[in-house]
Amino acid sequence: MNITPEEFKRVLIEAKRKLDDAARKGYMHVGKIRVDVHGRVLSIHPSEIEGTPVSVIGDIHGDANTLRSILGYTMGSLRIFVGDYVDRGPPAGQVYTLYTLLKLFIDNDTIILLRGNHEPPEGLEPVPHDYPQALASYLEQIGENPQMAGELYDLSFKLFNSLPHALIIEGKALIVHGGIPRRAKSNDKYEYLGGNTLKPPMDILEDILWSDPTDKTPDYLPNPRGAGILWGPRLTLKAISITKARIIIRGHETAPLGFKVDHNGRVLTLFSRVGKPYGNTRAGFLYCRDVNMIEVDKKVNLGCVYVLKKVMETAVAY
Ligand SMILES: [Mn+2]
Repeated sequence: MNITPEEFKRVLIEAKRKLDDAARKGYMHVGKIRVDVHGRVLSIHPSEIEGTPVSVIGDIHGDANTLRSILGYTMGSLRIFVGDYVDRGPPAGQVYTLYTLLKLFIDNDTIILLRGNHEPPEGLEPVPHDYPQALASYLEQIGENPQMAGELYDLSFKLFNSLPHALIIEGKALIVHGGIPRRAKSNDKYEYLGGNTLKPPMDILEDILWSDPTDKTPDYLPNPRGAGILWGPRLTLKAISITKARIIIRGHETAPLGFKVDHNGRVLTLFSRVGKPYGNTRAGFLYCRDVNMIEVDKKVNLGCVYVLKKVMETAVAY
């Protein structure tokens, strides 16, 4: 089914409005779950999700088939997506992915969409950023005027600025796209993450959207990606102590199995798409029947990690 430019516009505008209203009010509901909103940083009290399964899904990057499979497997759970919805897939896959997820969000599904580095703030665009061109190609494919791509991109760009970039499940997990800030400018967990403001400080936003874990240093090194940092285990412990989370869950990096674990079980990476141009043949995601199962003995519980070996194949617990 084609997504018309009018319908896509409607969903982009509606989703941005819902996010901005939530930031002004300080809370929103996804399904029946109350989410507290501190600028562009979210938090959930665990009592809100008692008895609700929780899933976390990594980068999709326009892989619509895998997205469909994962939406099936995670039905009925609180689904948390860590960003990178567009770029790198076929044009229709990119449009389908962003549209489908935003539509679930505005239709009050139990879904949270975080911001990735491919939903960039101005001046921090990834290279290549093929989404603008993908919009034009998609419009052409469905027989619409490709010149409308400019307007759709402007609306997308505005929406990206309203997406939250971090979620704390209090006492349990910190969920982001890439990583953590290199400096702790405040011991207040929301300020530390660039929260409490509608325009997050660019240095904090860059580190959260772009960084990757490393064992090469306890603290941090420059990131060869050209933005963000490579952060070490000491910074992980700092983030855990400030946010009172026990585990950091993030996407951003490919992994052959669709997931990987760093820093002695304190950092879980999920990459939830397969196929070119990335090398992994498996898509990983997290699905826990209960939020308390995410972590066991200060390590991520691998019993909650599911891997899709092939598109549309049965997911198996790792
Ligand atoms: Mn990324």
